[in-house]
Amino acid sequence: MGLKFPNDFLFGTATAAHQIEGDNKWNDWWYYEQIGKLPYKSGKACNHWELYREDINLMAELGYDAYRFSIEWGRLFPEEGKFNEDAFNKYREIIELLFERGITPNVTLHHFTSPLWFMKKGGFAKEENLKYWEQYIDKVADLLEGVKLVATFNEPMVYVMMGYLTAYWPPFVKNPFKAFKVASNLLKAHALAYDALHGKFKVGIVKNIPIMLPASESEKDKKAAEKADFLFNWSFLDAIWSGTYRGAFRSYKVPESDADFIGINYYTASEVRHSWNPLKFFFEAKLADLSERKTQMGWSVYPEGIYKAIKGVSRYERPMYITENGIATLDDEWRIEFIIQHLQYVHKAIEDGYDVNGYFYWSLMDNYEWREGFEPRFGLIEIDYETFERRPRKSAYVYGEIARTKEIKEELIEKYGLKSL
Ligand code: GBH
Repeated sequence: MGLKFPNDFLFGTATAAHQIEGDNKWNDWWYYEQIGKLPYKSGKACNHWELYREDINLMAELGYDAYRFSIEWGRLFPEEGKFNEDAFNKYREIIELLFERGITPNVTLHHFTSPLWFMKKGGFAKEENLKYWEQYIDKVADLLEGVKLVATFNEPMVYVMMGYLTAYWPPFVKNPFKAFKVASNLLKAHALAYDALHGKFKVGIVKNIPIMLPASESEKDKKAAEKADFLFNWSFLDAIWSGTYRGAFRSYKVPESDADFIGINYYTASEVRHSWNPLKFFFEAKLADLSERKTQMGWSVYPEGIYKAIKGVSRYERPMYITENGIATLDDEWRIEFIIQHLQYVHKAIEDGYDVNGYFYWSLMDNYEWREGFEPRFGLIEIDYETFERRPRKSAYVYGEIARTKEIKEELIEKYGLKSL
């Protein structure tokens, strides 16, 4: 038998501004790309800032219901106090086009990049800088007229970890004390945005949920995995409702707030073992080795993890969306298999009563993958970076049929699916 999804379940795709737009010159990433602190330059990326009409047409023709994308704060405010009307109008046009084509927008306000001028003032490490975030939110309220789903931050803990702990991403700070401070300020920023936008919009947050598996059966490793799970996956979300953010060294008071939905980004699992290093919070996490084949990112494929992520997030009793799930591979048959197997688990979660309302494949098209550049191919649509030609892969059509019929046909499950869950 095939698998039928609810009629109002959204099948969409996801992107982020800096990864697709091109010439995103006003943010911190662009700056570090130019001075050679990052290995790749985003450059024209997918040239979406010029080809957005074509991209929205493609989504519509392929039959996708929804589209998650992000607004580039630095486009709207290229300099402190300077507002760019043209960028505002362009984003508005994108939103109108989506409405015309019957595609539900799901808009993220911060997807890793910030205006360079804001970062020069200390970014989210300084609480007094939240007044600039509030100015941005104020404009966003007009810009997003008619949109239902708005997420404040994409993967706040990834932002904190990569930017302030491992120093692998801008602003390349390695300071655990600052890291937790930034996390607490992101919670304050979320609360400010929630107060300003709730009512007019459903205001949510997007959280990456890697599954934390203990490296062994030992008590020490189990404890370590629990700690990693708490620090990375739950401490931030807990604080939204409790008003207390429990960092590794101390707690921070933050406003008690809410989220109207929680977006789950799920890719893979981590293997966690105990460590004696206090600077690593007494644990070490690395990518789990769960499948023989690894994706272009070096990640294992672990479909069951999406069910575990949903189950974990369900504790907050809010509507959930899978806001990202995808695979970087040149083997498009593998991509189809990946989608079907993860959707089998999403379907099971719905059957088991979890409130999952949509699935957004990462990504609509190949794009700039941060430190990894243009090599990883996450797209349903292939991008030719010489000509910017868009070529839908077979997976784009297979996913389109699932979106249009709200069903995964028996034949597809037989060919690509897991035999038992
Ligand atoms: C998401 O992050 C992002 O939201 C999206 O922009 C991105 O394109 C997509 O996933 C695919 O990667 O040195 O091992 O720490 C997912 C979480 C966390 C995965 C940071 C990559 C860096 C490599 N990401 N991680 S590592």
